[in-house]
Amino acid sequence: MEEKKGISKKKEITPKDVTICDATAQMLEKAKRDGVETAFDRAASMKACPIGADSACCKHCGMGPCRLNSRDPYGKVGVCGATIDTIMSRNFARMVAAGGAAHTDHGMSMLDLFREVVNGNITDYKIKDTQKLEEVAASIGIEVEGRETNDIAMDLYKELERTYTQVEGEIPFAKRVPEKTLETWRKLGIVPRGAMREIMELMHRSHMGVDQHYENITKQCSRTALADGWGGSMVATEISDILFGTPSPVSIEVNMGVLKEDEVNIIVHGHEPNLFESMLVSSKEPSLVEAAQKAGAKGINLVGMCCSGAEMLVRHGIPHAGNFMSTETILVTGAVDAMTVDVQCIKQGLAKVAECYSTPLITTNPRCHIEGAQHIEFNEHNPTSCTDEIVIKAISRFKNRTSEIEIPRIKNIGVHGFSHEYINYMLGGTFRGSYTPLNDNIINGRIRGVAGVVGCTNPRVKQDWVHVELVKELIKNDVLVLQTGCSQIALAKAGLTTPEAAILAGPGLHEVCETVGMPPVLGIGSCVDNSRILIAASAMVKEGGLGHSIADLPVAGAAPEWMSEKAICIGQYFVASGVFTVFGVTFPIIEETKFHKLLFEGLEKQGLGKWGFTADPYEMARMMIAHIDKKRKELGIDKARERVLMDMADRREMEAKYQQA
Ligand code: NFS
Ligand code: SF4
Repeated sequence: MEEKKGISKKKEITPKDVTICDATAQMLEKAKRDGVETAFDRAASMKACPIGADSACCKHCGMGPCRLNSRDPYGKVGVCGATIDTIMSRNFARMVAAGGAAHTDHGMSMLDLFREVVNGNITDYKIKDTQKLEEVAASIGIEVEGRETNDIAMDLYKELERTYTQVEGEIPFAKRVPEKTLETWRKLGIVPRGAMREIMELMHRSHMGVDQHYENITKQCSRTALADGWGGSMVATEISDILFGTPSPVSIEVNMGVLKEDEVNIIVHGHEPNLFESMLVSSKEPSLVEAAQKAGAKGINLVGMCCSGAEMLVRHGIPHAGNFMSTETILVTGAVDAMTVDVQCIKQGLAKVAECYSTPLITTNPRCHIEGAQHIEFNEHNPTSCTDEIVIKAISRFKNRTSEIEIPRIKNIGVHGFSHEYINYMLGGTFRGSYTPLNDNIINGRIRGVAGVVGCTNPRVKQDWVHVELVKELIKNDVLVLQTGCSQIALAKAGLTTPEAAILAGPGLHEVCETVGMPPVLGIGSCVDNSRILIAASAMVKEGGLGHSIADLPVAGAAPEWMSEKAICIGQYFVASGVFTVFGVTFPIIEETKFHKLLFEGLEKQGLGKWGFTADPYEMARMMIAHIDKKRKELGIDKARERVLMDMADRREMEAKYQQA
């Protein structure tokens, strides 16, 4: 057996203990045999730093780095005198700034593309959804009646540019925020001006010797995060819909079994839909298909992963091979002929695993090069020159395949692609498309509330397990679940995104799902599409009967296996929008400190939402449901719920029925 590649002194992992994804577990067994290391191995060998985990250290200047004591947080201060609350809130602020920057920079790329398309400088993409264009334009006060598409588009571009560059005033999509929520923001001074300004100010304020009051720092955290949720991310979603089409439900295949041994397999992983759209064009290009056939392949098999995959899955029904913790393991199949990436959530570890299986790992974005990967720059003015070359490289790897191939024979199906426009249409029907039926079903208690379950997977917890257990608990209790990103892939692999899964829901939700023919778990897109949840929540408020602000709604959010700074920023914008948001794995804070009390209690008293934390999915469900029930009570609709109570025997019978089905 050859020498293990990678780090020394390791702890052996047991695949079944680190993931509930059978395909990933199977590949971890193969990785062991092949002597290949993944993030699962590294997580087992790398003990998380306990001081960092509590956010009790600061390295913002050369007088430090300073370490405080988590067990006695007020016993010590940094060399400059910074207290534990200052240190933790500044660290938190930098996570919000980085996460917000990632989403807003992605959104700005989409807007750059849109501008060039509208100007006629880019011809490979077009405005695909003019109805969406008009709706978005009208929603921020642009006149659309009787006007040319291009004129509306130009005005929309100019307006949306303000999301990033405006130095004074309110970002354009503030117009979509329910009035009472917006009023609260105005009172607190947290309505975002422009994302660049907010991120810059947050970086400034978290510098050594500037803002040293955790309450004031937290305000700018909210303002910056809102510039992401209602700004950068929302622009990314809306522009992507306008250019590439608004999602509607489509039956999809997920899991590693979507790879095909006799085809050229190409994986696209990252975040920006334009690369993937052009990969789709290149993979269908007749001369390239012919070249693949000449090389002995039956065809070219394009597959998505992570959020890139989620974008394409909901728009084109392109198969999805897995979420964040499966990106290394899928290379272990030996069947991947090229993996192409753009930005975000791309582990550097991929380079080494790809090398072990002679799979070309190709970076395409000027923002993201990886040592050991090949870089073929993607340029929207001539996109297929890059994507054609990627296909050619993949064909050549197919021809010269040397690695032993083992593809897990596991494929699941699901129905995904529920944009908020579609939810509206689905529940209301063609002639009365509206949120009335959703609100009615919440008021009458069939649907207890709505939960957004989103975010990453993380090797510090058993992959997919927390997502799946949490969502099962929620739907059992009649909570409708909306999902994005890697989380929806976890549920799709568990078979819960099919209409048949309604049998696992409580009787009220089951009835609604059956009537409408929808799954109890609705996959709505990638991580930037969390903005769709904000819009759906606003629509629920505007529909009436469920209070006057987002904070009044019986809703809750969760990122049960989060890992990225983007997730922290998303959490903060949900909280600032009025949503109770629970995170799992770990939370960078010391409990019972002033900063902790502010995030976990104080913000709610200001009329916003609040944070929650637990690593346990059942406790997480309990917390979310308790919050939903509290909101129902405040709205005076708690009585309506009593009729849908079930006992354990009913549930067991339901589960059994589902297993047989
Ligand atoms: Ni969002 Fe996490 Fe990454 Fe997408 Fe997946 S890991 S915060 S879900 S791919 S961004
Ligand atoms: Fe230490 Fe203060 Fe410098 Fe942070 S800013 S490293 S707490 S001296």
